[in-house]
Amino acid sequence: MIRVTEIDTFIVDIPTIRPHVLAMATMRSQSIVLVRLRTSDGIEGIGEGTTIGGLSYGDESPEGIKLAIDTYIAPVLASCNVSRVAATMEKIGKYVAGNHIAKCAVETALLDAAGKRLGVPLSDLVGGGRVRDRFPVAWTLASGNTATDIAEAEAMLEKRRHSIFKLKIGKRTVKDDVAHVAAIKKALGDRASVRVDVNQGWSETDADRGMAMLADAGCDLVEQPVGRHALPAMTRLSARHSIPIMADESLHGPTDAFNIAAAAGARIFAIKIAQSGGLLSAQKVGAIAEAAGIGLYGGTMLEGGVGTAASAQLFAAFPKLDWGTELFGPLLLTEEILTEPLRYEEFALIVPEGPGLGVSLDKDKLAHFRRDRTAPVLHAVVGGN
Ligand code: MUC
Ligand code: MG
Repeated sequence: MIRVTEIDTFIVDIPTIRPHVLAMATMRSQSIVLVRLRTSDGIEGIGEGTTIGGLSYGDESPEGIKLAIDTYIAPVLASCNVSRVAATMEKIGKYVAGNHIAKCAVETALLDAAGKRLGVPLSDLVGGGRVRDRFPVAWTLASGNTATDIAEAEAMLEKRRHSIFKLKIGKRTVKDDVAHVAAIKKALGDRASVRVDVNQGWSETDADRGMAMLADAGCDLVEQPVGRHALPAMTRLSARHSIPIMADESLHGPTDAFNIAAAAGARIFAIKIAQSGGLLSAQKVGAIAEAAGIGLYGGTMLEGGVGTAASAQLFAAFPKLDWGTELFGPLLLTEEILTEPLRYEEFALIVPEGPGLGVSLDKDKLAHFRRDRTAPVLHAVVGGN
């Protein structure tokens, strides 16, 4: 029986390299929630649970994620044999409803410890082994200005870092947004794939106009055009337009995946480990997509290095990843919190090879950037269930 004996959950605030303008918030920094835990056999596991824009993107905030872990999840962990990660997460689910991002952080730390214990990378544990060692990574153009976005895209192409660009729209009028996308696609031409993320910003009527014009402008897909719960509208839009819809905010785990697939509400899934409730649930979302003939894209909550490595380990094991990924989170930040940064080369992210996540935290950087400014200490876990 292997127990969690100590845990530390903390928030790290890191500035972004430029303002990142989304329909619901403008990010100037990212608040990363990290979990470090130690197990009774002396292994340290690390995990991350990060959201976007405080409480504006979803139901969990950085502060709420930390509270859910410290107050409700850690006491359950104390009574679990954590070498059995799926059983542990099942037990946590009995005591803690929802809170997918908090659960993802804890599950990631347990899987990291399990991988280190067995001496294998997470891709060998969660998906039955990796099928790729690298994959393409999109960059999000979200400066809020068309000329700046074109210059940024040109620089990324020149550096051979990204040739897929996701444009954040949904804040301005449909006409203005489409003009912005069309100008960028015209400048980049066949050198790049241009996609948009509306982040739920449109009504069905807006989406009908917008999707038709975006298809004409050469845009390759439309992510989450309408509200998270507007599945009937997504079904109607998918049936009316040849440009594919990608589900993001609508997709909070396997049940949503099944319902969207059954309703033909999207042709692509943006799979996120955080929104799904962890790697194990995200893996099931991938299986449902595969069975339903839905294309896969590896999504991000703009996590730092730990969450990005965890996502990479899972995406490396998906049999198909037709739409690539957007695992660029660490590149949007001014500071690196890993001892060895993740490697981005030739338009791709290289999946780490070491045991567990294959990454480790830079303790000096954490001490500097953690919000509570305390020295990092692991706290004893006391049982409650
Ligand atoms: C989202 O909605 O997809 C991913 C990339 C980015 O710039 O924002 C996120 C969130
Ligand atoms: Mg999105």
